[in-house]
Amino acid sequence: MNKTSFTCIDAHTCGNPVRLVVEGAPILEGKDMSEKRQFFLQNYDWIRKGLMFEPRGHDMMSGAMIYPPHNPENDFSILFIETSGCLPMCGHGTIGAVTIAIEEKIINPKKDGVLKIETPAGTIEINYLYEKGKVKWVELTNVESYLCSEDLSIISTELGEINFDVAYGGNFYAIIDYQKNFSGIQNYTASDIVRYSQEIRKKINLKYPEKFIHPIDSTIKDVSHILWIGNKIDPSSCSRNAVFYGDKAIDRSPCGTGTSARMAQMYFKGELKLNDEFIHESYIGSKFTGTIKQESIMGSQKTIIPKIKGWARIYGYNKIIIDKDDPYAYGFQVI
Ligand code: PYC
Repeated sequence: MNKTSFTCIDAHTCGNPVRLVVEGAPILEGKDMSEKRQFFLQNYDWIRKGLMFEPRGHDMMSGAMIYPPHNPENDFSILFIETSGCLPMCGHGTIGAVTIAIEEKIINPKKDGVLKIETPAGTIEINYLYEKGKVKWVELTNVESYLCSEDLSIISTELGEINFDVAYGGNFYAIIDYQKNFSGIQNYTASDIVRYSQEIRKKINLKYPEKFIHPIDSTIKDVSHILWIGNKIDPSSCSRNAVFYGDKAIDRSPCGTGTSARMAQMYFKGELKLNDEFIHESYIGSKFTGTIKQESIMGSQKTIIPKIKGWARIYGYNKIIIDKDDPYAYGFQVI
């Protein structure tokens, strides 16, 4: 058989795409989603490339596959697929996948309005509101998040010296605040931010090798995302960001793991308190509401447990074929 087909439901979370594969996901080996993520990358990465890259996807494309839980108390497990690989955790992907799974009756929650989901980065809890056939909002209680390093620096060819902190919110983020050589995202184009980020991320991981490693799961490491700060559009918001990920993407949503990392950074710097409402705007002005539920500890690392609330909308049903005879069966990127 040269052709493999995948039934997908396409949605967006606050503007960023989520392609949920509802038929055609491969069987994965492993005792949990972290091991299954590695198994998928070693054996089935062609599926991710075929579904995420052009011509079937694009630079921002992001998706997920749902699997049975390993612990019967949980509702399901999830694998995130992106242009950049398989993220350990994806907030906008979770909000989109939950919205699709509930509205399209793909899963049967153990308790209405509540879900427990196993992700490669750990188990997360969900609350959602379902009314008249629509999921109005999804709130996820994310994995433990923390501030890893403060006041690091790198030289950007175009901007000069750039200072940043690194925080973890399900992925490792370099967070770039206003400073002498960076005056906020409102003063740059999206392509400027992409271009600066491509160089800066590479330089950060070269300058600080083995510095950003998850204390419990060493497969989660290195700075994968850059979160740039800027002026809010709506005065009632708290902050706005541009999150760079993959090779050429700026998140159109406020970024769930990015908002978690940013709240961890602010909390441990004394700029945010437990239960404060943190309204985070995306590059396009869509919003997530974040709160810090509690402080916690992971090994010797002080952490917070963040909550992120947002919404998603379904926009299409998509039967996608990957035909081995197609010269672009496994996609391509234009970088
Ligand atoms: O929402 O966590 C997120 C995310 C990661 C990359 C793009 N969105």
